[in-house]
Parts: sequence; C-alpha cells; structure tokens
Amino acid sequence: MKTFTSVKQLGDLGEALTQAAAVKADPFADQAPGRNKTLLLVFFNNSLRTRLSTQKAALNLGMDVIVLDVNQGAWRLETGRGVVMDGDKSEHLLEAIPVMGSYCDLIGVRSFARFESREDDYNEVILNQFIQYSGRPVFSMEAATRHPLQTFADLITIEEHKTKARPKVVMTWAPHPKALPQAVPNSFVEGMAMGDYDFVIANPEGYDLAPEFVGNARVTHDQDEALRGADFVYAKNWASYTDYGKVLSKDLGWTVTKEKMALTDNAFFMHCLPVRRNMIVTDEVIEGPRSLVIPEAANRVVSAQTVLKRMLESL
Ligand code: AN0
Ligand code: CP
Repeated sequence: MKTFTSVKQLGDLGEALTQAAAVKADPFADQAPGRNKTLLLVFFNNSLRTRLSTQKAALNLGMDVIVLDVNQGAWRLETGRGVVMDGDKSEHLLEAIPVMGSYCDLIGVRSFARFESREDDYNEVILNQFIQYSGRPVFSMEAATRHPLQTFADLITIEEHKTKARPKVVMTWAPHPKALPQAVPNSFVEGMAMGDYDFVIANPEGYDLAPEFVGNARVTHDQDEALRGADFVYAKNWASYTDYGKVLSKDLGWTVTKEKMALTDNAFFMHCLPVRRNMIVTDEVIEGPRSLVIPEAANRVVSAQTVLKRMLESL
C-alpha cells in the first residue's frame, strides 16, 4: 500500500479484519520489515490516541519513530503559493515537506479541516502536498475529510462485538460547543459501505454530510426513530457542511442519554474520543456496561499496525 488516505484503500474488509486479528493476537510476530526503517509523524493539530497508538504500532513492528509537532518548536509554515513571505511565517511547506521526507521512510500526517475554504478542505490540499512532494509513502492520521485509521479501528471493534450477521448501526450527531471537522463521520460512512450493516445516519437539519460521502446511506433528522432497535450507537459531532464550518445547533436534546439508549436493542455505545461529557454523551452512558470507548481506542494500535505493516511491505 503506497498511500492510505481512505479506509476504502484496505480493499476487502474480511481480509483486513483477518490481518488485524492476527496482529492483535501476536503484536510482536513481525519485526523484520521495520528494522532500520524510520517513521515520521507530523502533527498540525493536537492528538492523544493517534499519536500514542501509531507510535506503539510502529514500535511493535521494530521501526524507529520521530514526531514533529508543527506548531510547537518548528518554524511557522506558509502554505499558500505566491505569497510574499514578509509576515511571521519563516518557511514554506513546499521546502519543509521534501526536507521531512529526506529524514524518514514513511510519513503520517494529521491535518484537520481548517474551515477557511470548503474547496481547499475537500481537495485535501495539505495531505496531497505531502503525497506529491515528500517522496515517501504517506498515510493520513486524520486529514480534512477522512480519518481512516479511526474508521478501521471502529470496524474492528464492531466486528468483535456484533451478535447478529447484519447489526443495526446508528451514527448520530450530538452537540458540541465548537466547530468540529466532518472527517470522522465521512470516514465512518465509507467504512459502513464496506461491510454488511443496517446503517442509519441521524442528524439535525442543516447537518447533512457531503453528498459524495452520504451516497446511498439512509439519513433521518429524527434521532429517536433512528435509535429504535439499534445494536450500535456511534455518536459524533460535526460542523455543518452546507453552511460550511458553522455551529448551527447545540441542542442538548441530541445528547446520548440513558433514555435515548433505552430506545435501542441494548446497543453498544461508541465514540472516537476525545469526548465532551454531558454534551455528546452522559456520564452514565459512557461509564456504563455497554460503552466500548476504551476497547475502541485500544484497537487504534491494531488498526495502525495492520496499515503500517502493509505499507512496509510495499517499500
Ligand atoms: C477531532 C474531530 O472531531 O475531528 C478529533 C477526533 C479524533 N476532535 C476534536 O478536535 C475535539
Ligand atoms: N480518536 C482520535 O483520533 O483521537 P486523537 O485526536 O486524540 O488522536
């Protein structure tokens, strides 16, 4: 695998899940391909899980890892071409990227939607520059429109816990004080199309995701109707796509509560984390016996290791 920017690049889901299960059962089985290989992780945004799980995955594979937090200690980077650089930015991304590439064998990039321009975000301008100019295989650690390592971990977690051949999975919008990207929900929709799921998206009006991601997925603006009979509730906030980057609602009527979970078929609760308690989900639901948030986060190592292994094989 030369790049990994969408969960769809895993190809056959059954095969990817089998590989993930093998990685999970014996994480240190395969260290030869990583020997003397350096992974560079570049963060334009904060991270706890992605940062730690991707490092752990690389260490399990025998790789060396270096991490750059672009906003802490590096030169401030200009990203626009043609800009007269007479301001506070000392270096251009177009030099920085090939330099970074010269120090490593593989690059992971985290670069959220900036909400300045929907076109730039949906064209993945930053991630694509890394792909084009680094000279190295690049994988996404959440870019503007997708978070494929998260989605793969979500799929692993659902497959581990499902008790029906075709479980009902509800992805529901929930309130949050700040504008958050659509990357996690877009990617989750892509992942749902890779397997056999009765999938429903519930969100308030004004929050429909980009049509190219929604595709044929079922969308409702009635959260209660969606939750009835659910086996998995996947909560997430995102800012509006149509009124791009705007917070149109903070309606706590969409918070996932015990009462909302009572509408389901004893569903599991999932969230990618970090989560705002009592905005997205109440304390009792996230702490309850059906909450999968911790095993879901733990599966981020399995997801990253499976992907890194495939990328190492193609070096
Ligand atoms: C990010 C988001 O919603 O995309 C990262 C989630 C993995 N969340 C926040 O910035 C709080
Ligand atoms: N879920 C996730 O990607 O978390 P971080 O933002 O902490 O990496």
